[in-house]
Amino acid sequence: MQYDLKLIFSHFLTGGAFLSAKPLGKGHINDTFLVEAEGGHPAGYVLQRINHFVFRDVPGLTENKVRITQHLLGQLEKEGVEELERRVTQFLPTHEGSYYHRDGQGNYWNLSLYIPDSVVYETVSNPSIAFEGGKAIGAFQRRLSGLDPETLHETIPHFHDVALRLDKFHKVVEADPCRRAADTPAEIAAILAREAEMRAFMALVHSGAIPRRVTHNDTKISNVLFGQDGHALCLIDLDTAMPGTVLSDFGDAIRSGANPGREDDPDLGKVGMDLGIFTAFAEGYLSEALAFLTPTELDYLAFGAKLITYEQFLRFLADYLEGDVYYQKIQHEQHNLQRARAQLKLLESMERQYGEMQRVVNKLGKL
Ligand code: GN1
Ligand code: MG
Repeated sequence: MQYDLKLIFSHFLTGGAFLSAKPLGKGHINDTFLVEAEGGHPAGYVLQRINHFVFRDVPGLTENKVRITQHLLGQLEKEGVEELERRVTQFLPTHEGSYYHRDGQGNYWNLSLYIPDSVVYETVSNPSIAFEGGKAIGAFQRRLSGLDPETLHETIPHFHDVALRLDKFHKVVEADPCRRAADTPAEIAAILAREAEMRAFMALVHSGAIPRRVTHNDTKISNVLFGQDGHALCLIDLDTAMPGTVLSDFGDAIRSGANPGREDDPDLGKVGMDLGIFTAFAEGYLSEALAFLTPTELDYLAFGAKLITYEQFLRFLADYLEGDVYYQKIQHEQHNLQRARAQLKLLESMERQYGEMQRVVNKLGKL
């Protein structure tokens, strides 16, 4: 799809004249561009089309982002943190004072300042990067603990509700609209074999035993921005920042960062969880989060990694069976199945190491 990025950019209050735009990042859902503008912010701007088929309430999503980043800014100022412009995303309003623009085709756009000299990691092999990533996620949650989660919009209702996702999965398998279920008996069986365990955990969440907090909900490690010196700067991609559990934030960073293989790696021999990276990440995370976690959250922290990997396996498999209706950015017909298989392999690796993972968290929790 071609967009008139120059025209869209001109609706925002930037003080710069559009020069060029190029695609940025590897997001599965939105379309993101780095815009350079003459006389504007020297590092450029991040212009993002929010997929409004996935995010049904873009005004609500944008309001969340603005409230969350302003709250973070206030906390960072109180803590006396330096280089504030590198430590939190800054969104810009349009000339009409709204933080989103709706174009002539009905697409919604956000604009923020690009943070220069920053790097992202798709996967982590260096424990100090893992520690920093964990610390950044813990600090994000800590700094937002004063914001009432119930005042935020649910940008995707029931996003991490695995029980609801399982209900839907059963319907998709039953209907089998693309006649693909016959190709995936082992994967479907792997979902069913763990269903009771995952539903039991969701019952805890629904009972309130695991508290709802303001969480990021998409903490893949590539959503942590690092400086060139290896220190984490901030979390980006705030579309799903809303009420959630800390376990999915902890778990998703492990799912993405502690696996030396890719999320969709066709070479399953490369896929698995590195316990050393898990440990360093947990150390960093708990250096911030231990002070506010409840004993129940701590007990289930390692489970969070299995949970979110199972959820991702379920989501990719369900979408493959349904005909790639959600994850539409695929490179070939079996891409979502390939993603699902890599997630299953990762989950099995976590299951084998689960005793160790729990020991690591227990030990850190007692410090
Ligand atoms: C999607 O769009 P992106 O890449 O930031 C998805 C996440 C998944 C992730 C898997 C709104 O994130 O939940 O964990 O893909 N985002 C949404 O890579 O569904
Ligand atoms: Mg995202």
